[in-house]
Amino acid sequence: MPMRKIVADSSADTLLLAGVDFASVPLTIMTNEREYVDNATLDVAEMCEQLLRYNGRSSTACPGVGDWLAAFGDAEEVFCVTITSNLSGSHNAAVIAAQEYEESHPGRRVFVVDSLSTGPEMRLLLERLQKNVMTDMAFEAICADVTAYSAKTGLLFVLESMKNLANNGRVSRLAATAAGLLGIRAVGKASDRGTLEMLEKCRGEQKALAAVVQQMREQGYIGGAVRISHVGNEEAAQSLREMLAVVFPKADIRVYAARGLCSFYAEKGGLLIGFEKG
Ligand code: X90
Repeated sequence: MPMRKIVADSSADTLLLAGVDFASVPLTIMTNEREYVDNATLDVAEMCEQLLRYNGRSSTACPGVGDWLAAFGDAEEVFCVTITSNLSGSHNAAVIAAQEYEESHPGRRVFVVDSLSTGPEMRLLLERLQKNVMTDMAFEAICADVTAYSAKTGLLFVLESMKNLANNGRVSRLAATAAGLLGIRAVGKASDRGTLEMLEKCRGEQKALAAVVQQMREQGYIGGAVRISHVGNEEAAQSLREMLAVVFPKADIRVYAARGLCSFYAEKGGLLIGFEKG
């Protein structure tokens, strides 16, 4: 069996994948006061608190080609998952790193998946790769499988604020205004192009969660895996898990806290939901 490695940028909120060689490549969150590297040592709760008290400019930066190359290590086969190429340069850097890696080490292979998404949908893709790299499936078969799988996964989000997304040009000011109103939650999805698409404006969290369940069903959810990440909002995430479990008691649903990059953009109270369509 060739030496295989799975690599993802830190927007996947994943620091470890049990039983496989895995590396997370950090993005960085920056204010005028300090820099937060989105790695295992980042205290996400502390970052969120400091950001809430901070009123100046803030931004993010994606990994560079060298960061990806370092993460590939000396694996013979690398499976690499990135945040959507339509909102970040992370994917582009990974593709260049992959070319350089293959050129400087003839025989080695790197497959880069553009998740066209982030957070929990990336987690689903990583779990799929985790399962497959342990088997005797060929490199090409693993690539084809994760590509097909990614067409059957989706991402929904519930946001209380879209200020950081708007300030950094990731959504229009107009789209962001709804989420800025007191008590209004913006419910949306990752579009097929890997951009934010607004679906509904909901008054109150319970209505937003009901809208998520409804949207999931409309998009083909029938009880498959669901991954829910939250920004300091475990309660809402658990409440959504329970709502889904009523209808789909056997569903594999997991809840966890978002890491740095997703916490910065999804902001306090935010939820991201990755799910299987059919
Ligand atoms: O390169 C960089 O600096 C990173 C830029 C990332 C910008 C977008 C992050 C979005 C995080 C927000 C809600 C879900 C959006 C789904 C989009 C496909 C989470």
